[in-house]
Amino acid sequence: MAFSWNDPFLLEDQLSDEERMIRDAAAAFAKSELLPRVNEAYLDETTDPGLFKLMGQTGLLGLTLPEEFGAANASYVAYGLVAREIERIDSGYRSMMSVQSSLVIYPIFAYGSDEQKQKYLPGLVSGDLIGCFGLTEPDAGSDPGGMKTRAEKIAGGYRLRGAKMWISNAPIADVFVVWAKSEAHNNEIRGFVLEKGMKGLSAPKIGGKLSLRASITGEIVMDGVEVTEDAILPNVSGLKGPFGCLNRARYGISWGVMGAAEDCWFRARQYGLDRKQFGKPLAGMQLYQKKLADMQTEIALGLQASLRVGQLMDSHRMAPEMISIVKRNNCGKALDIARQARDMHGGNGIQAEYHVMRHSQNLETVNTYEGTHDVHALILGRAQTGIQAFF
Ligand code: TGC
Ligand code: FAD
Repeated sequence: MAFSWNDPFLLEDQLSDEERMIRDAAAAFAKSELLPRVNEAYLDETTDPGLFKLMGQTGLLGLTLPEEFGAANASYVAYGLVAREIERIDSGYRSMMSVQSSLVIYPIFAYGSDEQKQKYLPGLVSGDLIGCFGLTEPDAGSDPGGMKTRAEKIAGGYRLRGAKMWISNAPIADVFVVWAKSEAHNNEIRGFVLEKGMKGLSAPKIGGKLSLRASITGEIVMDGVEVTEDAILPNVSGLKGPFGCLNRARYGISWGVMGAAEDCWFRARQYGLDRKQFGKPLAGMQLYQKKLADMQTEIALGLQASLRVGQLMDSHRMAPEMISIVKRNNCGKALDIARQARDMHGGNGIQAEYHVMRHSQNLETVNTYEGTHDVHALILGRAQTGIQAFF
């Protein structure tokens, strides 16, 4: 059996025909629509809202939902493969896709009323509507239970006050899934669906990011936003609501970052084959080859682990701690790989046209959002000792 250097454990063989087909569609989309625009978008810090429609037309949004909402009813393995192909181009593009799919479409599907599903899901799946997910606040990041946003009961509905921080897609969003402590429900955390244009709702852009520049990020300011009773997500209460969505997004990230890491690895390998120093290709130097071997090893192991977790999700045997392992490990490893690839490109490595430094800068964010590297360590520490060390 010949060794396949870029697919050491024959991941390809472990996928179904449908999964390979969806993956190929995502790869073609990423190459034709995302790659040509990524450097300009990143350098100019601009996000093209039209990308959501293009993703929707390619069938990449809400992939795992049933067909009645215009979705593909695909597996979680397929969802991971799509994340990997999109993040191969840029983590910011994967962020746009995974917020829409896992953090907006999923909660409306899993926790929403029939009316909410009919009203929002077709437009979100097609990309005609753009969604965002507001959990984090200026004073509540790793500890979302400390949120200050409140929903006060008023006749026929609720009045929301508070501010969310670091919210992907917010400045261009039509649909806002926000989490607030509801006074009418013993201050339990509840989800609300808000819409652009509501009185008192604004979403200013956060500028000046040095990471994830192709994905727009903003605040959500709720200055007494009044909604009717039908805006509350009726079927979940407590932190398990937002965490149920985060499980899916974190799982997708574990695949996505391996796509970014693969792009860095392939580029570093090719650069080393092309560039000569001391009379021979850099790829012929022992230190260079060790770095390539480390990249290959970590990526092969990371992909196998994500595949396994995806298969367990598809057979309804997922525990959230499994996702903490792959989110934490794969983000940390991808960040190391991107930094190494930047180094292996020498001076050229800082240039946009070589792509590796953009990946490395992006992965700083991905290592932080959806539970930081250390927060996932604490989740895993608690799971094996029974002692929580968060405070
Ligand atoms: P804890 O006591 O652990 O749990 C409270 C309730 O939640 C339940 N729960 C889960 N349910 C489902 N899945 C999970 N993963 C769950 N984790 C916890 C738990 O069973 C309990 O339920 P109940 O019924 O008993 O009340 O809560 P804690 O306050 O001690 O939490 C600690 C900690 C650190 C684990 C948690 O707060 C945490 O994970 N912090 C990280 C915050 C985070 O990930 N924020 C993400 C914001 S969104 C984002 O970053 C999007 S970026 C997207 C992009 O652009 O791609
Ligand atoms: P903090 O919680 O203040 O953490 C700071 C440091 O302290 C970290 O190193 C952390 O590991 C460490 N730390 C925290 N608690 C502990 C502890 N108990 N023990 C030891 N160390 C600890 N949020 C959303 O809701 N929706 C979004 O769409 C979204 N998109 C984002 C997009 C971007 C570009 C960024 C940067 C963030 C986004 N976030 C979003 C927010 C993200 O989830 C938070 O930044 C993340 O959860 C960390 O929270 P924090 O920034 O407040 O850091």
